[in-house]
Amino acid sequence: MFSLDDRYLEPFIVFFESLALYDSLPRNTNIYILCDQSLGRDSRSSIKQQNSMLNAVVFVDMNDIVPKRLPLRGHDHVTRSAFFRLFIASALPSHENEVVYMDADMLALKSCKLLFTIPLKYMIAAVDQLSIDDSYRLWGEHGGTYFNSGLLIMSLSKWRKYKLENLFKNIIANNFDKIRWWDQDILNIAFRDRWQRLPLKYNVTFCVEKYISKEYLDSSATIVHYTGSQKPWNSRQPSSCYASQWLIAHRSVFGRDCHVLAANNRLRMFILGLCQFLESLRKWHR
Ligand SMILES: [Mn+2]
Repeated sequence: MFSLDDRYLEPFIVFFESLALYDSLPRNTNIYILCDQSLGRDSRSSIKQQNSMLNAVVFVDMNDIVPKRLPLRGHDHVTRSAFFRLFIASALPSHENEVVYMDADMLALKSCKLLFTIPLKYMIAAVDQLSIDDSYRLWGEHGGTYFNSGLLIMSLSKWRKYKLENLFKNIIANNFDKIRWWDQDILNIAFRDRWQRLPLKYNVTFCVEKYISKEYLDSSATIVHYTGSQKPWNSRQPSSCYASQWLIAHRSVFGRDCHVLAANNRLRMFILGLCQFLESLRKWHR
């Protein structure tokens, strides 16, 4: 399950090809893309043609399902499509009881197939954002948990049973000015401390990079998530230290460099590649 508009077409294709490369999706998984008119016809047909697994992709129009008034501000780098995930339960056919949702600004570095076998004990499973700022902002001095909403496993049957979409709408209405990180704040408020923890390796954001050793991440990071406004495809100073992996993946999918890859970045990638090579020699020598 993905959510998409035209701006994210290339990042989505790079991410999907990385999932396919590492055989991440179990056979016969139904693939849905939540969208509205901001995902144009050309984008839809290039997605279908991109990979045989996407031939049967279902585009789900969210226009009438998502409320008109959403806590978005003019300078925000996300659009309405960020909120689509909140309304998956009524958007998908009722026989779909469980779903793995992934943002488009991600990259698989290994297979994440095991994600699809994790038994769900709560209504939602996610990865901790490791953000004390956000937990303080939402929960005050007693603290509380805060997860990232870029990768979620959801029990749609329970979401329907407990009519969570009404809860989300109430949270939007009652906390309109308090909501800062869009759908993510809404989900954190809704599932306060009652969510299932997934291993950090499935959603490595730059916040996770800050606290977890590089050595651990280099060996186990499975899905990198390019959060924040500085992405590898739009910034010369992306927030993630795994930005060069995305640029390399982009080149192998499209056969050309991403337009943002300026000379200084090429030099950086060359040096990074050299460092990785020297590091592997060093390990081999031991
Ligand atoms: Mn994201």
